Amino acid sequence: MRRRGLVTLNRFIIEQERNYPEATGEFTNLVTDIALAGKIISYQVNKAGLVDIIGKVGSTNVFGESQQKLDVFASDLLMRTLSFGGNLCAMVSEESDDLIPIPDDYPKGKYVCCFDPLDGSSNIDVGVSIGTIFSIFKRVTPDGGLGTIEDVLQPGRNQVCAGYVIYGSSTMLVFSTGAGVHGFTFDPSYGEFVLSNENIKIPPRGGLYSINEGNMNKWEEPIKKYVDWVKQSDESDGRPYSGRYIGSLVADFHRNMLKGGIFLYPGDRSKPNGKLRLLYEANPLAYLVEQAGGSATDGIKRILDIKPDDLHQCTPLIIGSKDEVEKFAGFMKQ
Ligand code: AFP
Repeated sequence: MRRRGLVTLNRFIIEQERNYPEATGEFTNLVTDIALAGKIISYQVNKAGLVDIIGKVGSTNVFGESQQKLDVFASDLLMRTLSFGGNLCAMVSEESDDLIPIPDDYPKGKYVCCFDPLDGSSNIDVGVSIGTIFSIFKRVTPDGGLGTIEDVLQPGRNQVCAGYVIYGSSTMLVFSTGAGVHGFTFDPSYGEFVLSNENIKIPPRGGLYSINEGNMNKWEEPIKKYVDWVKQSDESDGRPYSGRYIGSLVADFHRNMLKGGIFLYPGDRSKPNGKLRLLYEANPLAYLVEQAGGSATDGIKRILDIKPDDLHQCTPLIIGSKDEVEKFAGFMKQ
């Protein structure tokens, strides 16, 4: 096979777009803008321990959580980077209560983007991996004007692109446009994302389980039984599984996607819909995991089939290797 040499993110997207003669390049610009924001956030995250950038700014987001400086920075940066490219007609950010319009004087594009600018932000000041998650839809309202709520409240199966940037031991951009999941590692020496993980496939089975067991007393019986089951010994299916929980969704998801396993954030008695947000956490990761051969459900229903009715709604999320998610569903049906 002919070697392709060094494949930068831009070259990869341009090669992919060659298969779509109707492509206008708008989409390339959008992913490139997200990658640029990712590079800048990565730079800021890496020096978070060095400068006075971490710490609370005193404001609260829509969930009543206090925001940290780096969240606010990442959210503003994404808004500014994506607003002016002419590719979007509206945005949704975890850090903003309402739909974010494109400023008056700027062209309105045919896409909408929902993002969690810095997921896992309570881990910033302890040096743990965090990430930016994004989801892109084509608008459903007519081209030209501002986007509306209708454009963003689409079921996740309509996504045309989703991905995340993980700020970990290295910075990686992982995304899909519906033709497999591809990972790019940031090389700081020449400032480029370089293709490092082409066509990622999640193993169909895996021996890792990730759940916050501190919530156990609030879980319904099927969840307790499942977590008890993964801990029992059975050589035939590799149990007991190993518990791995970082508390930073992108990091937990990324590890399980590469190694195989299951991540669970179920509903419980105090929060029946769990904690994770459909539009900018569950949907994009569900899109990626399905592209990689895995599954994502709310315990019963496919995440990508949920029709949202609120920008910030939560959903239980069970995501990972196909067989593991199916096994969990079996417990829910009992
Ligand atoms: P923070 O952004 O407040 O750190 O929350 C992170 C998160 O949304 C997600 O990244 C984790 O998977 C999940 O919450 C962890 O929640 P618990 O602390 O309740 O386990």
